[in-house]
Amino acid sequence: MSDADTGGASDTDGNGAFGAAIERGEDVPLLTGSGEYTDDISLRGTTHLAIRRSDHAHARIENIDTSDAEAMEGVLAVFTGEDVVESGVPNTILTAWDLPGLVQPQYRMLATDKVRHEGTPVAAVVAETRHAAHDALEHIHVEYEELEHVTDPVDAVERDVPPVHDEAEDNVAFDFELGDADATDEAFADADRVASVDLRQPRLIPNAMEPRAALADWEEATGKLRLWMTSQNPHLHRMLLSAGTLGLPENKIQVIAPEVGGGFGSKIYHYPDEAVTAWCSMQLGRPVKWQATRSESYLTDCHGRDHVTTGEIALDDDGTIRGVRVETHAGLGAQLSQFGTATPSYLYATVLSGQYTIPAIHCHVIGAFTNTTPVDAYRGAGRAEGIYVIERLVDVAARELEVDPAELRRRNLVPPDEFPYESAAALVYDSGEYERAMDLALEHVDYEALRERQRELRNEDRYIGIGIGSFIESAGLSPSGLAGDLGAQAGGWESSIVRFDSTGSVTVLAGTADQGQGHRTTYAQVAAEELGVSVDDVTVVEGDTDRIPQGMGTYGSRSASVGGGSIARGAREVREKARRIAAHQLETSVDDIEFDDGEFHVAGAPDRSLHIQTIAHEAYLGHDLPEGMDPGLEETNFYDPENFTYPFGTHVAVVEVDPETGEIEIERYVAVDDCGEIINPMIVEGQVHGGIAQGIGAALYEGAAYDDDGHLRTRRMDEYVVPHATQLPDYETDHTVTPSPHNPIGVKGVGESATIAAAPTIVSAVTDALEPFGIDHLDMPITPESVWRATGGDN
Ligand code: PCD
Repeated sequence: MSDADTGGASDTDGNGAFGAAIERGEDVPLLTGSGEYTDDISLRGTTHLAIRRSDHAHARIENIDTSDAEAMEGVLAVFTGEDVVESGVPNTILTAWDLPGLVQPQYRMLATDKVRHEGTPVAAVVAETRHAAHDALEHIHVEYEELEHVTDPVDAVERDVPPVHDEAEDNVAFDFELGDADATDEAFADADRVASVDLRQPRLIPNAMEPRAALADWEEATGKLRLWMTSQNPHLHRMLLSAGTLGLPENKIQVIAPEVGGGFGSKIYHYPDEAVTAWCSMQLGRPVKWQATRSESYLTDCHGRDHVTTGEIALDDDGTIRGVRVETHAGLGAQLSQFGTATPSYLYATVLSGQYTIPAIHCHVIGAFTNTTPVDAYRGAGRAEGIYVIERLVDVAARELEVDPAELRRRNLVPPDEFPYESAAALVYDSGEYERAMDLALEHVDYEALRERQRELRNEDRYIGIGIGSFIESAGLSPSGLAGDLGAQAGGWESSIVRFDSTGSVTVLAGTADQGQGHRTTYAQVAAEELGVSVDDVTVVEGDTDRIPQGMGTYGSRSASVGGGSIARGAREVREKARRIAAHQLETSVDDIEFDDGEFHVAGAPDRSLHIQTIAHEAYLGHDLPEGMDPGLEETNFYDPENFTYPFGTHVAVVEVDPETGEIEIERYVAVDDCGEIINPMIVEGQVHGGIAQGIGAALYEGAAYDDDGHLRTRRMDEYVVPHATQLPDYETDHTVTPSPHNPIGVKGVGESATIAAAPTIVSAVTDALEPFGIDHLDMPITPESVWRATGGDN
């Protein structure tokens, strides 16, 4: 089974489950169509919800007339924001991250006074069929008084526009600073050279394959709500529904995330829509289902990024970086989403040191309300934006100093003996061998020869570019204490139950929630390794708050390290209990018992042994256990790691740009990633592939745009371009393994790494190709048109 090249990280001899490139157990049901998604589930008497949304960016609601809609055939009820208020539920969508001075305006399930972005929910129709519900939407008559709107985060703060919320007159939700301003000013004053870049990181739309959905079932007799939904974090949703929106006791809410068809950050947020679905079921006493349409998703799934930034870097003539200064306007959209405040603050400013030793860093972020869809996490959330800034700065600095960009990076990398490394941006990096990963990536493309080829081709008016993206990522979002100090309103731990069943199979219940990452396979590998059983003996259960008592969910590339760490710890406890039973039954002391691939045997007497699965049976029989030991063989674990993990790597892209047509062709794409110990190399490679695709999408194709009326212009698949397979190169992947000391299995996250790396790598490559045209920087998405204009094609 094993073609492991990492050997696993268990403290036992192991059975090779950890580190094996085994196929994903979840794929058969997913690929044969038997996977069950929220919309596949039907209960007897299910009704259907459709949501009327505002078509204005900013307007006051004057009147809502629901009578025509109510009279339509099949319509059961039409609710407005006033109805929700009258029902007396708490009716608040909570943000999960507080910041000093944060303005937190009221955020209700259905709007009552004003609509603040196109797509704001204003009324809910419940009907016997989905069609009837959607048909009735047009017959709700809403009168608005239109207000002036603003969609750009800089305009929102600097122009004299009406506030999105009266509570924030200047549209500033928060004003955030990180680092030492004085030390940074000094570094800039003392440095030989300064380079700078102005850049925009456009809004991205997550585009999960499965649009959001919810099915709610309120049972009046027991006062219990069951809610199936597309969730990355069912337990967090349970908590927010309980405390914020519905006011039901947490133990009367069951949130189930069945198969979830991709999240990419967009299914963390506790949106109004799913809450309204639940509330409607409570009003009608019947199951209610809501399934977003694709265009509804474009309009209402959280967007990502939306930064306008000025970055500056100070260096000495020998290329030593002295300081970095960053000023960013971050668009938050019309409301504070769940992680919308954390993303452009702590998840962003803290990674600005990248892979480099930078003595002084200062970052200032203005979080601005705008009349747009709320922004929340999108793959790489915050870290992608921060690494983009530092990598662009290093590239422009290399030009300023006329040094090779690989060489300038090399001169400033944090050396391996400096770990744990405390950056000037307040993080303590766990472990890293940055130069080794960079060298490996450069070797793959034969960097020196490639530079030579670049020079030769330029003589023939051909422009190839070599782009480098070196990154770190803070993955895992823990420990809870640290997260709490920074404003998190939830913990950073994870919880799991590892259970031997009485006939020897193993059930792992995990508080994370897969959306395609492959947890059912990798978690089984972790447990199998620790328990010495086969991967096929392990069944992993996620995504049901009634079966899995506690958990935090899947985001921030935390599941392998925090979830996997919890499972490993629980399994080790289970193993130790089994060891005590083995010692008892083999009539020897616990210290004399050795464990090898599932078998407990007496040291020096390998024939006197008991298999862990036999012991499991004994544990439930309970006939012959050590004095005072309780029966059963399971462990509930809560695991709060010491710190984040810090994956890293270097990606290199080779592109050819045709300045006449603006066409960009990616010739090669090399990704060297280090995510510590690797549970499943095939899954990790898949994560890297998908991540690169999303990074290339951001660099060359994607970007949400609003028109002058504040309407989302990119609201369909033919208007918002996600790259097709034919537009993507073959990826060449490789890795180094630098274990993280921060969790028991030495892993680091990988889910977001490649997205973080790919966008700066591609932009680096395209601007490198265009160096002869004096082009230092082009904003994403770099399209043929923007290249053509920048190279003077339109003159
Ligand atoms: N791993 C291994 N090894 C290592 C690491 C890892 O093996 N060292 C693996 C695991 O186990 C899993 C995966 O891999 O399975 C991943 O992991 P991680 O990194 O830990 O992560 P998670 O937590 O699991 O997940 C999350 C992520 C995120 S974050 C995102 S965006 C995205 C990614 O994930 N999303 C998604 N990826 C993916 N995939 C898919 N398919 N889908 C999806 O949706 Mo955020 O924060 O939310 O923005």
